[in-house]
Amino acid sequence: PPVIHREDYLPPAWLVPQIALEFALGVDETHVTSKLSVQRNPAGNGSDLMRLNGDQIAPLSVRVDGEAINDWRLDGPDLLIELHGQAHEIEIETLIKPIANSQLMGLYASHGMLCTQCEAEGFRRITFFPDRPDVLSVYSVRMAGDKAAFPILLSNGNCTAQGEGENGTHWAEWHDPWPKPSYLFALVAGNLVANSAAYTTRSGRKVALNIWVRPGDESRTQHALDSLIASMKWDEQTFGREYDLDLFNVVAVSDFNMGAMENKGLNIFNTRYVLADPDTATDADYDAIEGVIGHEYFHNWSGNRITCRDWFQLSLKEGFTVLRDQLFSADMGSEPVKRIEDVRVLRSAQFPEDSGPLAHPIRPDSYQEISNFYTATVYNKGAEVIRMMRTMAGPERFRKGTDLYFERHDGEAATCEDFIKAIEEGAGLDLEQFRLWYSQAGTPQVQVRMAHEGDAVTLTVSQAVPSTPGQAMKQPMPIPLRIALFDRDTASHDGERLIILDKASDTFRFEGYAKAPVLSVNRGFSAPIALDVERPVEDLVFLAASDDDPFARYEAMQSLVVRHLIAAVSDAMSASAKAAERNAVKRAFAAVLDDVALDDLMRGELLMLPPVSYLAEQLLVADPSALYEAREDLKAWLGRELSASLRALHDRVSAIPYSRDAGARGARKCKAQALIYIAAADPAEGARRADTQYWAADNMTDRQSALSVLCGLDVPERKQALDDFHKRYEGNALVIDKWFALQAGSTHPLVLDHIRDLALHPDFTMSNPNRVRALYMSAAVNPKAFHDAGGEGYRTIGELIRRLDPINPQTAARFVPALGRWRRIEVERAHLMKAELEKIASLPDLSRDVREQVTKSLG
Ligand code: BAL
Ligand code: ZN
Repeated sequence: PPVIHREDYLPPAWLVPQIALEFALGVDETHVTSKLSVQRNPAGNGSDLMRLNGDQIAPLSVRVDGEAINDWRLDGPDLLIELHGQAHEIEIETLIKPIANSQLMGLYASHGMLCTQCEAEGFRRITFFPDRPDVLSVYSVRMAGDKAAFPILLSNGNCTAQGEGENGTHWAEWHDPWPKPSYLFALVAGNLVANSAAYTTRSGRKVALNIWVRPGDESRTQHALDSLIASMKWDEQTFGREYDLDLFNVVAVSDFNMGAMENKGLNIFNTRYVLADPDTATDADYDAIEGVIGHEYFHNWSGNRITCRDWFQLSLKEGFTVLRDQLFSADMGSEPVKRIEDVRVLRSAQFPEDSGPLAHPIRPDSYQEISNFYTATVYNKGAEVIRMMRTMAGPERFRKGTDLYFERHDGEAATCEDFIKAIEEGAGLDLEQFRLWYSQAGTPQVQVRMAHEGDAVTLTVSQAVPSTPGQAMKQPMPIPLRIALFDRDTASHDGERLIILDKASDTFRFEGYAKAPVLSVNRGFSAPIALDVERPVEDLVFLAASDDDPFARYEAMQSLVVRHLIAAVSDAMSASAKAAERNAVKRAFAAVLDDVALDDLMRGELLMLPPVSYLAEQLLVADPSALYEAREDLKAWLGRELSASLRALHDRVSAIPYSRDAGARGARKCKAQALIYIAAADPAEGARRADTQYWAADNMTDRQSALSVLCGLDVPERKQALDDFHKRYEGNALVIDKWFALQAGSTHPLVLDHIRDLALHPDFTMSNPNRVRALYMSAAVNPKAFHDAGGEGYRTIGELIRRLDPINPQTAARFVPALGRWRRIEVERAHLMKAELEKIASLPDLSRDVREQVTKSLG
């Protein structure tokens, strides 16, 4: 497959200022007529050839200026038309089959409803069009169809007319006044009901808001609607951004590849990020809904009003919008807890990407299939990079930069460089060297050494950016580090400082410290780096108990555990030194359990052990089973040693009634954590408590955390609870997804047998991405199942990729990176993982999506 390079960008030869689309809707067949007003692009190369992209479609007819023409030709999937002069009208008819569209890209059917997904390159599966984000058009849409099958007809913008047709049909016309690229086009037709509200923007525009769902689901939409209103208000207050249409529709669809999609005025969502009530959604589900509703809404400015020039600029809208949704969620809830969650995602999803065969900069240089670049790097590291600009400028100056960006580029298809320039000018920063964060892949490894002499502290800080595919040599990047120097006796410091390391190595000297202080560094995770700080274990215990930066406190806890577990699987440390480190971990955990000043949300975070994937990241070559066993051992040991405190915690928080306030949510988080340790230490006691919690639960958070613990135990209560859960929630797809995920993600000794049986369960289907992910992504991230020594976990994922690729290549490709980690895994398992990749690579008809990921993973 051809490789597309960022450097080869050329402006389009022809523009399409307007498009009128007509749809004769049907689930089996939909007839599409598109009328394009095209104009020669003054900034183009003057070519007479207009390229209209297509994908698995054929033109029924092509007209230019009203005349049918036959001298069009196909170049692969694309349609080429030769045009002379300056402006023309092109009309193209296509016939598409929504019911047969299992890729869920373009126009497809989901439970009798028709809906679209066009980002990145789905519009070309509907009609021929220059399907690239720098071609912006004003869309008019007319659709007609059977009124009983499709009572609700939606598209972007405003509904301008509707009426009845013959034979039980009806029609609607929609017009979106804002020029947009084709990837933001959307259409929905189906039987839907709305939860509606009105919102008045700060300048007085009245906006009708609707959350559309299938009948029966409307009682679970209030949180999404509330989150939407909160997002609209927040973006006005925080970024000065106001909504720009009279209507904002959100539609929930159960078959959806992504989380959600920001189509102008008509966001289409995976049901998972819309539907919630206390009985069926966990606290984490509620938070995710708030975050994704915010994210898609914020795209209206960072993505839609200013879009991307080309797909290499994806992080321009995604990195920035993730940062915006992170700041929003932090403002709605607990800022430190949100920061910890964001860093946890970065470390478990993005760090492994950055250190593996698929590593790429946040602004990639080349791709074969753009769908493969909707990654944690582009999204989450992209957000971290912009967050660093904000840290260096401060929030007020950063806002001046974003104001300038929005003002300068409104209505344009922009580049990351445009964004950097606007922040540079608006915020008054010099980002010359900082641009390296956009072009260099790899997580910088930063070493910090502290020396104390007289009354001076010297920090020697150095950085190394590891080699990544195609980038052997790296240059030093500016790394902003928030630091504090603590007085050990008073547990206080003399103010936080921001130091910027912009060389390979540098020293920073601070005077006025008669005694050696305790160093707190990368506070708030001010830079997305891996840190190596040489310090006594006692300093970490001190920071875990006393740092006034909650993130740094969490970080100290994590460091203590990581240090201990890495030592536990290596021979580098004596048994007595290992025991001393383990005791330090215990003391830190005991302090967290006993700290009455700590809120329970934060306590719950501090009690979480780092995942095996993050532990494995610390080693060049890891034995995942050894890490898994060491982690399980530590869990059980802490459970035994701190048994009284953990039981007291579980008892205390179990008495707090359900509500959605922070105190009650913190209680549920602690309940889940306490139960995990209690069960690890004493399975019988764990089963008893989990069983009681399961049957007494009046909310999904408690029910799920109890069932999760029962799932890992070989006890009779397990099956009873699982059967009950399935029966209780039969027909609720999102909860049945949990039923699959809990079993596939469990630590049960027979987890692989369970996964095999679940794949044959009548509720399992390959055609629904949520269900596929519930079973197989849970398995792929479960070290117990995936890294089984016999290779059964690898075979399970390999076979899934081979079977899913012909159905849904985009979702299939998402499973490749798990196997692609083979070089960092001990040799016997590495062979087995590689063998699965080779087996996939040997298939003749692989999708471009899977082919690219597998080839790179083997290369
Ligand atoms: N633009 C694709 C979905 C999202 O990031 O919002
Ligand atoms: Zn996005």
